[in-house]
Parts: sequence; structure tokens; C-alpha cells
Amino acid sequence: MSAMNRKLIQTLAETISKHVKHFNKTEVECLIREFNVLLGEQTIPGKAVTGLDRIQFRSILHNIFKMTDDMIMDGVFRAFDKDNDCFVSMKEWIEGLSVFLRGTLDEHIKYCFDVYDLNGDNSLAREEMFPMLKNSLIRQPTEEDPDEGIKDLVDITLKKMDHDHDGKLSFSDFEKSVKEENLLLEAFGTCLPDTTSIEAFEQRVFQEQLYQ
Ligand SMILES: [Ca+2]
Ligand SMILES: [Ca+2]
Repeated sequence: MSAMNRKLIQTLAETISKHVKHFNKTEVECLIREFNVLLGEQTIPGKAVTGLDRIQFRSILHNIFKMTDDMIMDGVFRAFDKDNDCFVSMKEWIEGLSVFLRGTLDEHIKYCFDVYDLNGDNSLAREEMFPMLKNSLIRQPTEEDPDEGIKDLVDITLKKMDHDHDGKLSFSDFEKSVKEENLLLEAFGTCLPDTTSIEAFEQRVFQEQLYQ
């Protein structure tokens, strides 16, 4: 466990909680502790650690939030890693969780779009939709060529969501579509946790605080 002391954690929580929408100061403190525990498991003495790397972060998504799709987990990592330094820092962890666990529809729309935007160019192209739809839909190998079906699905999705008809989905195409039909929020794969894992996580991380 990191040697970070109580006073330092409180000061950090004070600062971070000012910028985080859905957690109070005590909850931020708990999330800092949890972050240190998750980080501490792989801390090499004498080496400064900037945050959770992709592998650590993916194992958290897998173990705690039951995610299994590699492409989606990488997307979630990118959505949390706002400054693109390939680490999820403490601040990114807490700000990311605020949206991940308790975000509003608007925050979730932005988050899901970031997850699905594999190359980070602020639009969803056919080449991005295709593998995601394929991963989320094809569970069992079939006799027929599944790619044809997925191609059709990409066409149908574009027809429905591409409001400005440029052959790809901009953020505003995506936002408009999801506002009209909320089910389209996770159209390209499940990237938000289900209620059960949210409750389990919050209960464990926030309740433990009471007994310290
Ligand atoms: Ca980062
Ligand atoms: Ca893109």
C-alpha cells in the first residue's frame, strides 16, 4: 500500500471533489484509497508511478465490472485517459468513474462516443463500427459468412444515425440519435457497467470507509 498519509489524502480529496460532479468529498477520499490499493499491487519501490496502465486498468474492468470485449475495454481505457499519456491518473480515475458510475445521459453520450471512436478523430467511421458490431453480435460461428450480415447492419445503423449523410457518425449525429432513441447509447457494444456491479463496487469502496 502506498505511504500516502491521511492528511495528504484529505487535501487531495478536497481539491479533486471541487471538479467532480457526482462524488462528495468522503467518496473521493474512498476512491483515492481504492486507487492506491489497485496501483500499489504493482508498485516497484523507488519508481514513480503515474497511474494505472492499460493492462492494470483492463483487469479492473474485467474483474470488477465484468467486461470481456478487448476492443471495448481499450476504448474505455482511452475514454478515461483524457491526456493520452497511456496511464489513468488518480484524477482521471475519479473523474472517469463519476461518469462511468453516475453519469447523466449527456455525459454517457460523450463517454460512449469516446469509447467507440477507436482512432480518436471525433467521428465514427464504417471501419470502426464494423469490428465493434461484429464483436458484440457474433457469439457463435455459423455456416454463413457473418461479415455480410454485419455490413448490412452497418448500413442500417448509418441510415438511422447519420443525420448529415456524410457516411460516418459525427458526435452530433450520435448525440441526436441517442436523444431520439436512448437504446442506441450502447449501439456498438456494452461499455457502461450494469446496476449490480455498480452497487457492489460502491458498497465495497464507500462502505469500508465507515469502519476505518
Ligand atoms: Ca492519463
Ligand atoms: Ca474515428
